[in-house]
Formats: sequence, structure tokens, C-alpha cells
Amino acid sequence: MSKSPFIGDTEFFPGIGAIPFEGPGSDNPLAFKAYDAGRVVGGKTMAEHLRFAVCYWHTFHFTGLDPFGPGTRHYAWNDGADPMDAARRRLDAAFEFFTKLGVPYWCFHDVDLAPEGGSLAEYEANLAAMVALAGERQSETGMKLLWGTSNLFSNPRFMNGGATNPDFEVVAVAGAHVKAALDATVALGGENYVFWGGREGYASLWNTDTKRELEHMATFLRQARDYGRSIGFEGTFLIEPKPMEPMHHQYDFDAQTVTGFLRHHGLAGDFKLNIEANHATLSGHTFAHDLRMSADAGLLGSIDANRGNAQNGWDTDQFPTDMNDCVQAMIVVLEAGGLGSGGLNFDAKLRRESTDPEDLFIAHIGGMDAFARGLLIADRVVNHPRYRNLKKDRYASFDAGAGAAFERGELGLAALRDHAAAATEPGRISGKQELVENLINDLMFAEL
Ligand code: XLS
Ligand code: NI
Ligand code: NI
Repeated sequence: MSKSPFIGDTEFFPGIGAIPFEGPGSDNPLAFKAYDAGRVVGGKTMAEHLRFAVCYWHTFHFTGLDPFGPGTRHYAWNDGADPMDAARRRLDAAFEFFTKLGVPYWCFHDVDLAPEGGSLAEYEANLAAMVALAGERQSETGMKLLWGTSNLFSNPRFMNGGATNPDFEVVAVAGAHVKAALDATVALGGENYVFWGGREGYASLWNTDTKRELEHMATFLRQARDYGRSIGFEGTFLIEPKPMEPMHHQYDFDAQTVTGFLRHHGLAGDFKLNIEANHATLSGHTFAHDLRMSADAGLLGSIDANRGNAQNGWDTDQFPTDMNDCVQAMIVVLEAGGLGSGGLNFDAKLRRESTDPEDLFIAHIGGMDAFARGLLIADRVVNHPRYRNLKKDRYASFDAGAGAAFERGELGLAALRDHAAAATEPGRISGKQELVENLINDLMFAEL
């Protein structure tokens, strides 16, 4: 195993060095089999296509708590009474993990990085101190920030939401926290800023003025955009849709709902979408569906890479290992021309029963290999003539003549009627779904 320096005074993952690429023949669980950062696929390296990020919250805070019992994992950085001391050790553990794993990016919420303390002033001071330290760690390691965000859902004050809270006093605190998180994101050179509307929604229609809350949300996002731009944030603002959980209904339901909202409020120029696999499935779609809807709207910003559980209805945030999901996602990404300033953030957590320190590495390695394979297979699919021609041929009747005139908006219903009257009954043209499904399996299992 290769040696890798660790950060700070303590090595938190002893016995684990920099994760090497060993290729498909390896059975070393602490090596990449498919993710070879410098390998060129379709003109770009794997690292440039995939832009992997580790998330701070699940990876360094979540010890396995569920509604029926406490955490099952012990993380040494959490030990000790002083929360700022723990925050500093957690930061060192995080940067040790990032660099050993070999990811280029990380993501955080304000309160993941620094304890909130007992007042707004303490929250701001703690965050500023941790941001200064994180900035040093970034320069020491070359790590970059994919996105920052503010947690407007955990503190009890946010029980009815942040921007859409019925109490203005809470909206003001939400504004203070987003301001601080934007300052932090800019200070750390973040390429995006995320809004996940965890409690922006309602539990009951009997007590909720949904119209007013949605107006407040638009006003709040506009103010956040203006503040961000005023302090030099040139990155992309992202909305992360999720239909429910924790609320009965959340306003950022899915990709198409958010697209409509952004366009209606004139925000689509500054905002894009951060699509999370498990949120797409919660809204009754597939991961690929929400990616496709975002890409079609020109709003595919970034991805929270994880997966749900087909048998239950909640956000299990498992590590992505399903190859069909990864292939379909990467097909959309390649066809959209890439992720731009976005990336693949592992918004995923270990299972409660996974208690070894190495499990954090194993889980991320598996996710990175799954998307690396997904990229290789997707590249084959999008370049395969049978796949390329299928959609082109299927819509060929709109390429010229009356079909093209219809697309230009030149044929009214009466003209359509006259066209149909002069033609014979249309024949049936096969959709060829099974043909493509078989092709994708053939390409998936061919040697990479
Ligand atoms: C929760 C969300 C959250 C966001 C960031 O379901 O996925 O983790 O990504 O607030
Ligand atoms: Ni997420
Ligand atoms: Ni989630």
C-alpha cells in the first residue's frame, strides 16, 4: 500500500494509504478497478468528466443514528467536550480522507463545518474561524470546494422552514445563515452554492398560505443571488429538488417543477438544478428522468450521487452501485456536454451496520468505480450508430416538409386536418425499445 501524508497531528485512518488504481484484475477492496483519474474518454480525462466530491455531513458526522437507535460507529474526531476542538479535528480527518481517496472536491453545510453555538454572533465567528482553517487545508492539499450550503432544516427554529417560514423572524435568521454560508463559499473558492429546501414545504394545507410562501421563497432566492453576486460569487446557484421528507410536501418537488419556478421568477439565468438520484425516485421518477428533464431545459447543474431502496419509500442515501443507473446518468451527462461547474457529490451514507473505519473508503471507491464504468459504457452507447440513429430516425418526419412546418409553428389545426385528409392512414413504426435495451446490456458487459 502506498504511503500518503496525513494532515495535522493525528492520523485518523491509520493503515490506509493513498488509494491506488489497480485495474480490473485487482481484488484489493482498497484499490480502484475502473476509476483511473488520468484515463482519457471522449477527449477528457475521467477526473474531468466525473468531478467527484465527498460530502462532509454523512461522511464525517453521521455515525448511524436511526429513529430506533443511536449511532453504531465511533469517530475519534468527535471525542472531547469542546465542539470547536472537535470541529478542527474533524476537518483534519476530512482532509486526510479526501487526499487518501484522491477526490478533487468536497461539499459542506455551514453547521457541518462549525458548531452553531448559542448566538448568531457565535455562529458567524465559529464559521469564519473554520473557513480560515479549511482555506489553509485546501492550499496544502489542492482540494477544491464543489459547493457550500446552509442547513436551514435541523435547528428546531427551522421546523416550519427557512425562506418559507410563516414567521418573519425565522426568515431573517435564515437570511443571516445563507449570507454567512455564501461568504464561506466565496472565501473557499466554491464553484456552486446549493439550496436544498428541506423544510420549504408544508405539513398541512389547513394552516399554510402556499401562495405567500412560494412568493417569499422567490424573493429570498433573488436576494441571495444579488448578495452572492455583490461579494464576487461567479459560480452557479443550484436548487436540489426533493418531493417530500421531512415535509409532507416540498415545493421543489422535482426537476420540472423547479424549472417552471425558476423560469416564472426570472431566476433561470443564475440557478440550475442539483439532481439527487434518491430524490428523483422519491418523486416517482427515475434518476435518469430528472437528469434528462434538467438537461433538456439547459439547467443540469450538478449531481448528488446516491441511490434509494426499491422496496421502501424514503431517502436511504445509499452509495451508488447500480450500473443501470450509472450508465443512464452518464449518457445524459455526455449528451448534455458534461457537468460544467458541477460534479458528482456522494450525498450517501454508510449503512448503520457498516462499522469498520475502512468502510468509508470502500463505499466511496465503489461509487467512484461505478460511475467510472458508467462513463466508459455511456461513451460507447452514445457513439454507437444504432443508438445514435434511433431517435434521429424516429423523428425524421419532422425534418422536412409539413412536419418541419409544424415544428416552426406554421400549421394550424385546419392545415393538420387537410394534411391528414390527403394522406393514407399512418403505418406503425416500431419503437424498438428492446433493441436498445439489448444493445445497452451488450455494451455494458463487453470488456472495458
Ligand atoms: C437531503 C439532501 C441534502 C442536500 C444538502 O435529503 O440531499 O443532503 O444535498 O442540503
Ligand atoms: Ni443531496
Ligand atoms: Ni437526500
